[in-house]
Amino acid sequence: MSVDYTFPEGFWWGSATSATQIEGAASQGGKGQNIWDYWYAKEPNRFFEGVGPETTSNFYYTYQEDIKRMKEIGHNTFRFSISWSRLIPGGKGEINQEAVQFYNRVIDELMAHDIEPFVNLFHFDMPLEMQEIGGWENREVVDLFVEYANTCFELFGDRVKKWFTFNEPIVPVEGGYLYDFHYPNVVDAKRAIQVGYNTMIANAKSIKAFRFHQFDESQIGVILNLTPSYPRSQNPADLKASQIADLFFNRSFLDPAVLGKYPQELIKLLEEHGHLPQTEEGDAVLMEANTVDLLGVNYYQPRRVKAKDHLPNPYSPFMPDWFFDNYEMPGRKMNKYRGWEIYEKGIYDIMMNLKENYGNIESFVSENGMGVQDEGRFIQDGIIEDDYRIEFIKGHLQWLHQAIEEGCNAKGYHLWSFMDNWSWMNAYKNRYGFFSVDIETKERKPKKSAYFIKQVADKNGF
Ligand code: BGP
Repeated sequence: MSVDYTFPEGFWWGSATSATQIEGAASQGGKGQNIWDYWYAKEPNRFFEGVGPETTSNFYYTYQEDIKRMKEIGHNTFRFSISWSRLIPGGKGEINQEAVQFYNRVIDELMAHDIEPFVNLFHFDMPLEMQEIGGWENREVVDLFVEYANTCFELFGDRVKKWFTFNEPIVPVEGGYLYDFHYPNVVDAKRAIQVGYNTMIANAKSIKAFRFHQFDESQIGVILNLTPSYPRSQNPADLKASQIADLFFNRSFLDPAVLGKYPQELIKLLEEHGHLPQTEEGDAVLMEANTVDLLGVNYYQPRRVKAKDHLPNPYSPFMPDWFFDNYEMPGRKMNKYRGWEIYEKGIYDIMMNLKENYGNIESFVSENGMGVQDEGRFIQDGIIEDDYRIEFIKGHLQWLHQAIEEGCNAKGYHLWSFMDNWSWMNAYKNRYGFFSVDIETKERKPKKSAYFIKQVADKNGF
């Protein structure tokens, strides 16, 4: 294979996962309940084929073999998350020593294989007791999260050099407080805005706690799902709609995380509609002083936006959707197995935006991937021939390479995901892994893309 796209030396090749989605052992090893365990017990029918978070690939028991597989496909980095409810059942109080041992073993095993652990502290998995006292709406929960984060820094900070406070902090806002696809299934923009705001306070306070340790060569970041917002046309109404979507869905997290402050346009808009969140004295200074070192970018698909055809009814409850409509661009390329648009250049646009407007912050693609339903139909001679995924990865890597050529500060690429995993409500509907997983037997098998990524990692390009 001749190499046309070579990446900078030391490029991070790996994949991403999260505790709830891979660990299994949801009620074992002393773990407390989180909102997923609770919600599943309450409403199992909301989950695809009624499969809940107890049914995963069981990484809790198989991490050794899985890490060996990571090595075999050339990973030099791997992202996983620590489960708050496993480490500190109930969210506060005693540390669960079984969990400490488990995460220690995972970290040590990764390092023994020269795979750098990238550790994320929160991936949608609020401990139930914390949700019961208001979750992110309650500033007490913010402070308890910071205590949990600090416990992680103390326990694992001697070895973990890449930390992340949150994965996609906007998703619990959208899912839990706007569009009813996460517990607690609230639909209320005012509360949603408070949740988003408090999450960013938790981010800043955790960064502050992290800095206090003065670890050598360690970095802390946040992982954001950035969805570039493209207007239907260049007419002013479409442009404005697209800018507002960008404010709500990207800049409301990107700006405070990287620049340490909210965009003025967003503040103004929320103020006009009486939707500013409650703040406390010192918040602005805290945010400004505690920005991220590193940004994880999750990119799946862009947002296509048009002006609203009709003005919203002013008596309907305030929602981001008041200001724009999503738009299905004719002729757009689709992942027909998942129903999401594929637009590879989006990754370039994101990176160039970071370069031009966010001080060229150090970043990496922390998730990108192609979900496929019924992937078993692509098996030939016992292996899933996922050429579509290989094409998908290549297409995105080409644009990432282009952005790097033009000076953006991107350091790596992680696929979602290492192996097929359980997903929020969708359970095992969409498969994403380099390895397939048989849900019954837990058997893993490399897909064709696993061999592909090994070659890419070995040659540092393709
Ligand atoms: C991202 C999340 C992941 C994962 C992925 C795929 O937003 O960070 O946790 O679930 O989406 O989503 P789905 O399984 O719904 O296709």
